[in-house]
Amino acid sequence: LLPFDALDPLGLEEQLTDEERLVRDTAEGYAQEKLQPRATEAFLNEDFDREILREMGQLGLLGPTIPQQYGGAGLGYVAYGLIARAMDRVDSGYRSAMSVQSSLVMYPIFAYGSEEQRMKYLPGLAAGELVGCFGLTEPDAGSDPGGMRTRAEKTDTGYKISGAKMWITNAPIADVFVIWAKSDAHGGKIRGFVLEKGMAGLSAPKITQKLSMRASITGEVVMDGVEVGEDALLPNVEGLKGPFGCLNRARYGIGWGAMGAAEFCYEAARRYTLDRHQFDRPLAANQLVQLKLANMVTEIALGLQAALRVGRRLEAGELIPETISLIKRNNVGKALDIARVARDMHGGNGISAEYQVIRHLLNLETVNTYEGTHDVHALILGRAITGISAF
Ligand code: TGC
Ligand code: FAD
Repeated sequence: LLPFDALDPLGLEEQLTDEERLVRDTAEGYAQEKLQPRATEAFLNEDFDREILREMGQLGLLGPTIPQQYGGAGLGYVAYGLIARAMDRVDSGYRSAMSVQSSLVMYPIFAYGSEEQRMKYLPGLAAGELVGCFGLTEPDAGSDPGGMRTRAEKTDTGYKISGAKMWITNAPIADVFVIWAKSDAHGGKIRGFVLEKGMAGLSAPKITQKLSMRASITGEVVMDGVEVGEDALLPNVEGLKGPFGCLNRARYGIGWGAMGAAEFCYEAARRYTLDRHQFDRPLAANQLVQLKLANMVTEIALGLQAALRVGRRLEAGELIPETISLIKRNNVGKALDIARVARDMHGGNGISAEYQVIRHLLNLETVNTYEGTHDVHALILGRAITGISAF
């Protein structure tokens, strides 16, 4: 008989390659040494330190799946997932900054951009010298992005873009804006455009008073007749499959990331209930407490195996979007449950920023909503199961 490993019961460790372990160690080392000490203050002060993206860039943690010739690390999807998990273990806001830059900005420029666009933007984004954001959601079009109002009107030299995007991660500090708009010149189809900070008519005011994801910066993007050249159009994709192609990658990373946040909460609850005594014995000596820990470790172990499976399939070129919905929805939902129970197990201390579990709980409320809400992913699965669209 072999002993049970309470931190890795199904042996994720031995399913990783040497290279993946190295990437994991780099990401976890950076996250614990450099991000963990600033996370609580950043959350309390609603402050994202822009230098973080440079630090991540220097370690090769941005756009890790992008080929090296464009500044990426040319790694596989499991390595990318492990990076997301390390960031979320500290604060989901840090993973947000990383995953937007990697999957929602670098990926579309790489996959849908011209060679000139790739060379112009990708090395700077990979280094964290440039910050990117991704504008799909609008004030009146969230779960239904096909209902967007942002328009690109043809001009003699390019396009004039008008509209507003809402809830855009990194927008107030962004240099590069990947914006999705309905283009008159393409029969009203959705097209991607790359806008740059400083363009006339473009602004990105910060959204304040968030009670979740406070260590991540979020803004609106206002486009008041922004004139761009023909070279701003992403030439190689048309329709909603453009943004969804990016979302597949980011949602997959969230499947891993949510488990990182859940692991933090589980480990904190385990330590706390072993250390704290009530009724003359550790809290962990109670059946109810052990049941909660058993539920947590089970969901985390299963969630990590599911994320690994989807990652291996992606690496084999097998992209089944509904399986990404499955892990995004389930892993985030389970992480949210785990964070709530961990908060409860800390008693009064659980509401203190010092113990960190409530920060994860509050962040996970956003993670449950963005990149497709929990229920929207149920409907994506429901459509695949029944053949009937219930949207
Ligand atoms: P539907 O008819 O299903 O599809 C339209 C076209 O898109 C194609 N498609 C996909 N392609 C690639 N991957 C996928 N996962 C795809 N899903 C759909 C589809 O084949 C079709 O192509 P074509 O060629 O036939 O036109 O579109 P619908 O309008 O019925 O969509 C329904 C629904 C609900 C699935 C979709 O709209 C949806 O997923 N809504 C959720 C919106 C969302 O996820 N927004 C995320 C915004 S970005 C964000 O939150 C970033 S947070 C970042 C951070 O801080 O970490
Ligand atoms: P709605 O679509 O209005 O949904 C409200 C509720 O109705 C939800 O519970 C939903 O599940 C439910 N609902 C909707 N339709 C149906 C239906 N057909 N059947 C049953 N229930 C339904 N977007 C970007 O483009 N880029 C970003 O970088 C970005 N970053 C974000 C950062 C943060 C902090 C947040 C909070 C959001 C971010 N978003 C971003 C936006 C995010 O993707 C949207 O909030 C999300 O897609 C949901 O859209 P909505 O807020 O308009 O909610």
